[in-house]
Parts: sequence; C-alpha cells; structure tokens
Amino acid sequence: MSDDETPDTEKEGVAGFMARAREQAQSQARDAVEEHVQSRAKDAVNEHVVRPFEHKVSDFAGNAMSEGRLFSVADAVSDYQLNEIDVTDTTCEFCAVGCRFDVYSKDGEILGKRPNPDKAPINGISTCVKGKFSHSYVNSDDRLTQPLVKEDGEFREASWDEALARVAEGLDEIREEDGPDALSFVASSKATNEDNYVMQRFAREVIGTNNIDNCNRLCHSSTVSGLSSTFGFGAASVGLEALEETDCYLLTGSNTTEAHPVLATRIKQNVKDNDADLFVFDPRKVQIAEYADQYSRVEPGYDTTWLNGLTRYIIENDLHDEEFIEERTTGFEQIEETVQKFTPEFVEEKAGVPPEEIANAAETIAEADSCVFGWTLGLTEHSHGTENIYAIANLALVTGHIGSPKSGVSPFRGQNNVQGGGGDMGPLPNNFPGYQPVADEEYRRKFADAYDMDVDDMPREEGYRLTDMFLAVGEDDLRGMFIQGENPVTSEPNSGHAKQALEGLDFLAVQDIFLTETAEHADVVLPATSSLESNGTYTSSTRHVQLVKRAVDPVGNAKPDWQITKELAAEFGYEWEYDHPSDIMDEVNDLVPIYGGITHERLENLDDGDGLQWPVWEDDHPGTPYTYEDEFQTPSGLAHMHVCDTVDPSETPDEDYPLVMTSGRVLYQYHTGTMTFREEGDMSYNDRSFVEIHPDTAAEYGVSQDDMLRITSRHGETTAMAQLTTRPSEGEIFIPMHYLEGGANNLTKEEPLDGPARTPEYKVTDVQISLADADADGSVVRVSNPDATDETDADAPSDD
Ligand SMILES: Nc1nc2c(c(=O)[nH]1)N[C@H]1C(S)=C(S)[C@@H](COP(=O)(O)OP(=O)(O)OC[C@H]3O[C@@H](n4cnc5c(=O)[nH]c(N)nc54)[C@H](O)[C@@H]3O)O[C@H]1N2
Ligand SMILES: Nc1nc2c(c(=O)[nH]1)N[C@H]1C(S)=C(S)[C@@H](COP(=O)(O)OP(=O)(O)OC[C@H]3O[C@@H](n4cnc5c(=O)[nH]c(N)nc54)[C@H](O)[C@@H]3O)O[C@H]1N2
Ligand code: SF4
Ligand SMILES: [Mo]
Repeated sequence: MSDDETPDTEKEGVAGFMARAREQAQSQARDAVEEHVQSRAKDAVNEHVVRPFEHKVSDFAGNAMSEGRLFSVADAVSDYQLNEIDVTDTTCEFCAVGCRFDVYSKDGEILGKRPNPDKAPINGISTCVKGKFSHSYVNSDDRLTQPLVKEDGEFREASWDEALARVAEGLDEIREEDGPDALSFVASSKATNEDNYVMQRFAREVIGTNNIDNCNRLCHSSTVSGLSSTFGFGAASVGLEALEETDCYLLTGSNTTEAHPVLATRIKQNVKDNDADLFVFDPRKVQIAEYADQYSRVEPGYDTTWLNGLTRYIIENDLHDEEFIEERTTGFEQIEETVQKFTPEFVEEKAGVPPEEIANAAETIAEADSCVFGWTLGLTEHSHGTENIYAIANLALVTGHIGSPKSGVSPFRGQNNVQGGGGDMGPLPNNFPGYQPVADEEYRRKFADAYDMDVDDMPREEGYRLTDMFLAVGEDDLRGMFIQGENPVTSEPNSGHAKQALEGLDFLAVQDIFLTETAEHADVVLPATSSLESNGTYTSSTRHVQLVKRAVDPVGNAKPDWQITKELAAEFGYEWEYDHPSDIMDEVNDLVPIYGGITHERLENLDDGDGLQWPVWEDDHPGTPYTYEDEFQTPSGLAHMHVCDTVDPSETPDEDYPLVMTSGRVLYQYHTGTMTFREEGDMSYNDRSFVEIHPDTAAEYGVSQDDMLRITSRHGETTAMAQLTTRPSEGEIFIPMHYLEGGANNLTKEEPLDGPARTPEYKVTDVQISLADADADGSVVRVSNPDATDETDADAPSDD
C-alpha cells in the first residue's frame, strides 16, 4: 500500500498488509498448499467441488489470504473425497457490494466459500477477504444458543417460552403506563429484508408506534434525505455498468479499496484499461487516491465548500448543461446565486484545495461524456451531511451527468442489507415500506387495511430517529428498547453516552448472534441465526435484490429473526401466517410498488448470472439498471436543486484541541468486530486500535512509532498506539471505529446532528494528543474464541 516514506507503519495496521500477505502467500502458501491441494485434487472424482479449491491457490497469491484458512481448504478437499459436502449459493453478510458465492459445508461446519460467476451478477469471480474467509464466527464456541434472562444482575439460560413472555411483559408494562411511544425498536441491517419488514410491522401493528429505526441513521441517511428530496429515490441511480465503463469518476469520502473492495477493483480496472479519469477528494490519502489522475486533500468538514466551488467554476466558465438544467430541473437560479461566495480563493482557504485543482476537476468533469459521482461516509457523517449531498447532487444536475447508463450518482451503501432492510422495508420512523410516508392518510389506510387494523390505530406521528432515541432516554421520554442486531455501545457517537442511555432504560431486549457489550445491558437476550443459517433476501448498494440461503443449520436453539418477531407477536395475540420468508416477500409484493415483481421464485430462476434491480413494478418487469432516464421520481418529474451553503463543521480546532480526528474502517475488521474479531486471519493484522498520525506532527509532539498516545476531545478520552504515516495531513489524525477500547467513539459526540437526517458528526472531532503513561498498553481485543491470538506478527504460524 502507500506510505513508502514510513515503512515502519507496515508492521501493523492495514498499511503493508497486501505486500506482506502476498509475500507470505508466495513463500508459504503457494508451496505448501498448492502441492497439498493439487496432489489431492488429481485423485478427486468430482471436478466441480475440487476446482474451486485449486482456484483458491492462485487467489492466495494475488489476494492476500489469511493463513489459517489455507488449512480449511486442505480439510475440505479430503472431506470432499468422502463426497459429503453441501454446496449452497448465498449473498455476502458483510458489506453492501452484494457479492455472492457458494458455501461449502459439512455436518454444520463451514469449510470454505467460493464465488460462482453463474450466480454472482455483481462480483463474478471476485470477493474480498471478508467475504471469502471470515466465517469462523458462525461456528464460534461463544455464539448465543439459548435465550438469556437477567436475574439479580446475572444472566441465566431460559426457554424460548419464558424469554418471549418476559419480553412481552417488559414491553407491555411500559406501554400500559406511558403509551406505545415510550418504547422504541432498532431493526438490523445485517438481517434480511423479510426480517426487517416484520420488525416494522411489529412496531406499528402490535405495539402501535413509529419509533423504529436502524443503523442507516449513523451512516447514509444524509444520502437518503439529500437524494430523495432532489431526485425522488434515496438510492444509487446507476449500477455496475456505470461503475465499470464511465468516462470519469468523482470519488469523495470513500475509502473504496478497504470498505468496498470489489467495487474498487472495477473502478481501478476502468481507469487502467480505458483511461477513465479519476478524481479523489479526501482528507486522507487513501489507497484509491494512488490510482487517481488528481488527488485533492480536503479539510474534514468542508465538503460543501469545494463542491460548491466546482459548481461555481462550471457555471462561471459556461461549462454547465443548459438544456438539461432547463428541461429537467428546478432551483438553478438560486444555486447560481448561492455558489458565488465559493470563489477559488475561499475554497483554498477553507477546504485547502488549490484553485488549479478545482479548475482541472471542474473542466474534466463537465466535459466528460459520462461521469459517476461516488461517495460514502466522508460526505454523510457530518452535522450538515444532507447539505453535502445536495452539493454533489447539484453538481450532477448542473453537468447533466445523471439519468443515463454511465452517468449518475452512486453512494456506496454500508451494511450488507442497509439499502433493503434499512430502508426499502420501512423500519423507519417516517416511512412505511417502500418509502410511503406515515404522515400520509392514504398510506396509513393502505397498511391498516393490509394488517386488518382500524386506520385510527395506525400511528401517525413520525417516530424517533435512532440517534434521537439515545437522547430521548436521557430526557425520560423513552423507557424501553428492543434492539435487533445492532451494537450501539461501540457504534453510537460517544460510547459513554450510549452506555448511560442503555443503563437508564427500564427494559431492554437484545436479539443478536453474540452476547455483545450492548447485550450485556439487556434484561432479555434472544439468540438469532446468522446469515449463513438464514433464508431470505438482501438488497445491495446497486439495488440488486438477491437470495440469502441457509448453508448450515442454526446453532443450538437460535432462531431466524423473522420467526422470533412472529413468535413475539403471538405473545400479544397476533397470529401472522408466515411459514417461510417467501411468504413475507409475497406480502411485500402487494404493498411495496418498487418490489412489486420480486419473488423468491423469480430470484431462484433468474438466468445465469442475471440480477434483478428495483424498481421491479410487475411480475414481468425486467428491473431497472439505471433510473431517471426520462423523468425524476418526483411529483413533477423534475429534479430539485437545494441550497447548501453552510461552510464550517460544528467544531473547529483551537488551542486546547488543535488537531482534527476523523474515524472510519480498515479492510480486515467489520464494525464493532463481533464477526471479524473471531477470525484469526483478520486479527493477525488489526487486533487493537491505533492512531494514524503524520510523521511531522508526531515529531512536533515527540511521538515515535508504536508509542501509546492519550487522545482527548471535548467529549471524552482514550489511549491508542501511534502509527506514523503520511495518509492523514499534519493537522489530522485517524482512529478506527471498530474498537470499544481505544476506538473513535470514546471521543465523538452525540450532538449536534444533521438537521433532516439526524446523522452524527463522526467525521470531525477536535482533539489534543499527548504521550500516555509509560505503562499504558494497546488493548488487544479478546473474545472467547480460543483460537484468537494476540500475536500481531504477521508471520506467526497458524495452528488452525
Ligand atoms: N472492511 C470494512 N468494510 C466495510 C465496513 C467495515 O466495517 N469494514 N462497513 C460498511 C459500512 S456500514 C459502511 S457505511 C461503509 C463505509 O465506507 P467508507 O465511508 O468508505 O468508510 P470509512 O472508513 O468510514 O471512510 C470514509 C472516508 O471518508 C474520508 N473522510 C473523512 N472525513 C471526511 C470529510 O470531511 N470529507 C470527505 N470528503 N471525506 C472524509 C475518510 O478519509 C475515508 O476515506 O463501509 C462498509 N464496508
Ligand atoms: N466513529 C464512528 N462510528 C461509527 C461509524 C464511523 O464511521 N465512525 N460508522 C457508523 C456506521 S456507517 C454504521 S453502519 C454503524 C454500524 O454499527 P452497528 O450496526 O452497531 O455495528 P455491527 O458491529 O455491524 O453490529 C451489528 C450487530 O448485529 C449482529 N448480527 C450479525 N448478524 C446478525 C443477524 O443475522 N441477526 C441479528 N439479530 N444480529 C446479527 C452482530 O453480532 C452485531 O452485534 O457504526 C457507526 N459508527
Ligand atoms: S466486497 Fe463486500 S460483499 Fe463483497 S465479499 Fe467483500 S465484504 Fe462481501
Ligand atoms: Mo454504515
């Protein structure tokens, strides 16, 4: 990876992983495994099963595999010879790229995964390390296998009957006393569309509240609010064709190679093979910047500034698409006026981008035949995140780069199912499934009829957003919570505040696959099946709805999320007639127009390699690879430009807090680590938190590589190990979000939130740093998996 100047950083962290792993794979893996696998493969009877593992050998060399998994391959091959391996095609449970692969399993154990291009419209033969190798968590010894109830402050195992009765009682008591809006529900974007659909039904029909939300609030809700009010749909307008073939990209706030590796591969390929222009605007010089025609380092929090600067330059120099603006948009005059203040000088002063970089990017983007605007959290996780989205959407409109196969907006979504489960299925405080507003009588009637309710019983007030739920507990407005597949103690802004909120609840139920730091606060914990034990569908970032299939039987007494919700509804006297997730999708077809023609049967019988992208209005509708060809999805059919002229983030550095911390992800860890901390391969690289700091800044503070730093913000403090690298600028540091100890959310703040989207300002926190006490040590994450190692040496032998 980058940072040749600071080779020390390559010892730990993500930097250097690829090179190291490649070397390792070449020297150890290739010799040992190639020989091993191929000699066995020779004798194998069934080519179909062995070939995948042969194929893996070359992947190891090129794709940086974790050592431990190599041995599973050998096991799998010998198992294969007994011809007892099950093969199940399913969709990846980590990020929203939507890779599909075959899972090889035997007797409930996952042996390996291999992409099968016939059933993988998005990834073909590629996946990243997490999709291909991080699955030890499924069979981990510390999976939740039985419901738990808390008694005298301690958990004990309970039957499903007892646990569900206790949840029903806990919720009902609060509802009786303070009404349904004293309760709130968090649905999981890790879970399927079907799971999420029934969760929203439960909150609305059974409890009678719109207090339901999900992790989308912490993530891309600014995207959803910005795009839906500009174009109509809160989703990407283009799909893979654009990502693979466009003439130009503007990428910002996206660490694409680490967070969406398979999309990054497509982009890099297009840049290399077809000479597509790539502009990257990001405060950190992330790896994708190395492929860019121009990398512009921006000050965190000043995205409206440089984006409006581009729009201003384009208008000033008559590079805008007048015909498109005239025929397909409203609001241009106001934009023309409000971008005036974003002169090249102002942009340089505030956002740090020199005038020539603005001019070059503006000219190239405006003159390109096609352009994709791609972004992730660097734009959204701000106290004016929605304005950032307006700014990038305005740029797409002013240049006319939207509504065609290779031009448009492409936010890269986050969780595996945040597009579908986190949005389309309506576990949202303001919308029924299909983005049909709860405030609208017509939709309240539609859903009340479907659920056989009186329309007056269908809650009409919009509910709490996820971030507002955590504020409402402190105000005593919220007393009970049901959290499905979310780990807010580590992921919400200001961990201390999140913990305090959970402690302030009168009742908490958590439904997860592990006893997380959040679940520890619960009165009742319900064990859910993991993705590889579940059936249903996920919807990818590119609006592909794809099947998820059970590859192994559930561990212990864990149950699918939808089934738990159904059984909980039964406790309240509601008998829902679902026997399989496909029954739930049949109901969705009737109620959600964009999913009108998406059935499990149709997904099962798609032609080889074909996907189905919503909107799919009817049974025979072919799906929609790109949107807005003729009109936008607004009542007038026109796109609406919105003013976005806020400049500063909510906090700016001063003498006490002179540096800006930004937070995010690394390739080998996933969020709060419940899945990847249990994978030896992932842990051999990032088993603890760290602070990326520029070598010049380090020198100024007398900090050396691997020193322990105390980092203090206006909201909290933590300690983590210094990693010297030129990825951040001199004025910034980066801390990953994955870790409770030493992680970013010890320093972030719960307020202020973005106005319309209520997203936290995770990406801007002012900090002070100092050397920590000499005896401070970076806390290595420990989970109960006995195979987990605290070795950080990449060459540590594996005994897996
Ligand atoms: N390996 C891995 N992959 C994941 C996940 C994971 O946990 N691990 N999580 C998934 C999820 S839910 C999501 S939402 C996505 C997130 O995907 P990303 O958003 O790509 O992930 P982050 O690491 O948060 O990176 C944000 C990027 O924004 C930049 N940035 C920070 N501040 C600013 C700013 O003020 N302006 C601009 N323009 N840029 C800024 C950072 O330098 C970084 O490059 O990843 C998904 N994929
Ligand atoms: N500082 C900082 N903080 C951030 C971010 C950042 O960039 N910076 N990013 C934010 C973003 S974008 C996001 S999306 C959030 C993510 O925050 P979370 O969603 O809280 O993180 P996860 O670790 O993915 O939590 C998912 C939980 O679901 C459980 N789980 C997995 N599969 C299933 C299943 O099938 N069923 C059930 N019931 N449970 C399951 C897992 O064990 C885990 O406990 O973090 C946010 N926090
Ligand atoms: S890119 Fe995302 S969907 Fe694809 S294998 Fe990796 S984590 Fe899974
Ligand atoms: Mo996310």
